[in-house]
Amino acid sequence: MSNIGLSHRFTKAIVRKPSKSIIKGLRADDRGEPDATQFAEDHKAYITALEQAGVTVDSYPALEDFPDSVFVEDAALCFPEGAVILRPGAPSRTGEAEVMHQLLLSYFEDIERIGDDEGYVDGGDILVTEDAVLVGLSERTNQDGFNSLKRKIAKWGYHAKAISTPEGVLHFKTDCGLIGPNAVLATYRLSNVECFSGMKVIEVPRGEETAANAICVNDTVLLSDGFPKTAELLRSEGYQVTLIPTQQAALVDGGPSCMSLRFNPDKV
Ligand code: CIR
Repeated sequence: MSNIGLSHRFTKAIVRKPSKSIIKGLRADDRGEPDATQFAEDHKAYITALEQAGVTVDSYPALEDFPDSVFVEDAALCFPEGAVILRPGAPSRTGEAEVMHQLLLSYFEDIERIGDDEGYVDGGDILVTEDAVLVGLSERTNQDGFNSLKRKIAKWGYHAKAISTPEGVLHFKTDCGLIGPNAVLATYRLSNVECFSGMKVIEVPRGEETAANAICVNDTVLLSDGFPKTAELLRSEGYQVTLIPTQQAALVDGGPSCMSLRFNPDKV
């Protein structure tokens, strides 16, 4: 892996507006329906934060047939050289892959796709670092899916490593997020895992575990608001932090990372 900045230097982001059907979005625990109108407002703030962090955002219309389609990250993985269309592990989300495939044809010449007999992978389980593509095995990502992804990205020189996601955690990145080229924010459940050795690991203060799903876009960390200890900790460590409202997304298990596909088509 030799693409310096691969993990956090981006010029482009793809997002999809939340649908009204988001009220039917999947969730592990029912803490009430998200408010679709408020979600749409929060989504605008998310786009603004991405733009302020230095990316051009392409925003696509909501898809009512796919309640969870605002979470674009789960259907694809983008590199400067090309993209992989993933195979989301929840049956109600499988169809998002085809929609994403059609959309990415206008961005990438080289597109790989995880086939129907090649297992499952959700983008929420993939953390791209400068050295490796870490893939959490979870309820949504299985060994076959990992093997298939690993084979497909090897042609661009990327190395995938499988990690186990803690029990009861939806996605690997539910519990961690990249906050700099060599730094990760992680819950206590993941902070000691070997895959982060050689990286700076900042542990999320207890009680604020949801904050771990942060992203780094160029020089800015996008962090969910409502987690003051984490925000203060990151700022005291010198990170530039932008807080974004994710309370509605959180009701359907979403956070900052899943609402965009971020990449840098200009690097190759
Ligand atoms: C789902 O369960 O698939 C959605 N309700 C939430 C997906 C969140 N995705 C992500 O963190 N990458």
